[in-house]
Order: sequence, then structure tokens, then C-alpha cells
Amino acid sequence: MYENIKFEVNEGIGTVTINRPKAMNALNMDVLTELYDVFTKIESDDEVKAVILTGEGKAFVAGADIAQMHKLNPIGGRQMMMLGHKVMNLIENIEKPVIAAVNGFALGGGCELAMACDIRIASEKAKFGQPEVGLGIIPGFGGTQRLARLVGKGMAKYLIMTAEMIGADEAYRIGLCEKVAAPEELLSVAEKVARTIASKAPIAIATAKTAINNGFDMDMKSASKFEIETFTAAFSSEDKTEGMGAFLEKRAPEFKNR
Ligand code: DAK
Repeated sequence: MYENIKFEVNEGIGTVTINRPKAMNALNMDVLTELYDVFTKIESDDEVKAVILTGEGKAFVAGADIAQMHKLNPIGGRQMMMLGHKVMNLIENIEKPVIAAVNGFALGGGCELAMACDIRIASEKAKFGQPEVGLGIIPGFGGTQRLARLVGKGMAKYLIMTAEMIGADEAYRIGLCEKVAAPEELLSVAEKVARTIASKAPIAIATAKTAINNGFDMDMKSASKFEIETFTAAFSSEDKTEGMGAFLEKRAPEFKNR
């Protein structure tokens, strides 16, 4: 059904694999369109509790497709920007956890895609970077904003202005990824994390994601108020009765789908 991505669901865990290894999984309009389509479907698929996003071959994603961008006029560039932002925003805001399993190069738009995910697990072979200034542009899929929010303003400026490529250990040190795994264990580590999250109350997970994402851009007072409202939604759920009841009855909880 898709030409540039693969999608499979295994016992509640969806895996999206970007599959253009000959071009280092570079994001062209077709890949972005397919990503938008698959994440739209995932959003309303109750079978999928958590998602892993990874790349086939040596790269996670080596950026937006330079060959395609080179030919784009400003209107085409704007269309690409709109689509790219739509994909990143969908992944960031979908009410399911999305884990980037960064298997190799995550450059430019690839680093931005990883940053739109909730959690990044990097292979020891992964390389992160924002090389755009060397191409005469700046990060355009939210990178100037998400990188600064993840690693701080100074480090974001350092990485964007120098275009330096960093390895997994340095990415971990500065907070650009949350875990590092041996290359051959990357997907099993990502799946273990996905299964851990999927075993918790789905409404609580979705609510926590919303509270963190939205509150992060607010002042503390507004963010605390937002937490109260989102907490109330989780507190009113059947999952809260089940989770607390199970604890008191010393048994494992059985959460509803959604
Ligand atoms: N685009 C297109 N093709 C790419 C590519 C890319 N980003 N990255 C690699 N490829 C292609 C290569 O051209 C090569 O193709 P053939 O020559 O075989 O036909 C093939 O993939 C294998 O690559 P290499 O031969 O270069 O492989 P190496 O192992 O030697 O090097 C590398 C791997 C990842 C270090 C290297 O390929 C590389 O430096 N790639 C480019 C990385 C890069 O600069 N990425 C940032 C792209 S800029 C926008 C919003 C956002 C963006 C743009 C616009 N709008 C708002 C409009 C985002 C921009 C970016 O991401």
C-alpha cells in the first residue's frame, strides 16, 4: 500500500519504518505524504497502543530530499514546509506515545522528525545534526524551536551554527536522546519501552503527553492550571478506578482500550 514506508502492528505496537535506503531515507513529498497518512490512521486505530518510528538501512533520515528541494521554487518550498510541519505536529500531538528508534543518520529534517517524537532511543551508530546552514538554509521543520527546547538555547545555537554532527553518547549527554542501545538491540529496546508504556492506562498516557506538551510553552501558573484540568480528565476515567482498585486488591490492572 505504501511505497516509501513500511507499517506493521505486533500485539499493540505499531512500527513505522521509513524505507528509502538508497537515498538515506531522505524526506521528499511522497515520504511526507505517506507519513502523514499512516499517522492519521494510527491516531484512530484502537489496536495501536504505542508507535516506534525507525529507518531502513544506514540512516534514520538524512534530512529533507536535497535533490527535490534544489528544484523547488518558493511556492513549492512553502508547500513542502506546510506538509513537513503537518507531519511533525501530528506526531507530536497524536494521543499515543511515539518512540524514535534512531538507527543511523538523523540529520536536518531527520533530526527534526526524531525531535517531534516523544522519546528518542539511539543506536550507538546514530549521528545527529542540523547541517542546514551549510546548504544556505536554516532548519525548517521546527528544528530551531524543538532543539532549543530539548537541549537549551546555547547548545541549539552551537549545533545549528556549526552544523556539527554528534554521536549517540554526546546526544545522550545533552538530552537529545533518552537512551542509547547497541545497534543489534535497538529495536528490542525500543519495543520494551513501548510495551512498558502500553501496559499503563491509555488515557493517563495520552493526558500526560498533552499536559507536558501544552504546559511546556505556558508560564508556570497557566501550566499548573492546565495540569489541574487534564488531571481531572484522567481522574474521572474508569482506568483510575481500575488502577487504584487493582493496587488495593493486589492484582494487575486491566485497563480499557481508550
Ligand atoms: N537528500 C537527497 N539525497 C540524499 C540525502 C538527502 N538529504 N542524503 C543522502 N542522499 C543520497 C546521496 O545523494 C546518495 O545518492 P547517490 O549518489 O547514491 O544517488 C545516497 O543517498 C547515499 O549517500 P552518500 O553516498 O552520501 O552516503 P555516505 O554514507 O557517504 O554519507 C551522509 C551519508 C548522510 C553523511 C551524506 O549522504 C550526507 O551528508 N547527506 C546529506 C545530509 C544533509 O545535509 N541533510 C540535511 C538536508 S537539509 C524546509 C523545511 C525543512 C528542510 C528543508 C526545507 N522547508 C520549510 C521548505 C530540511 C532541510 C534538510 O533536512
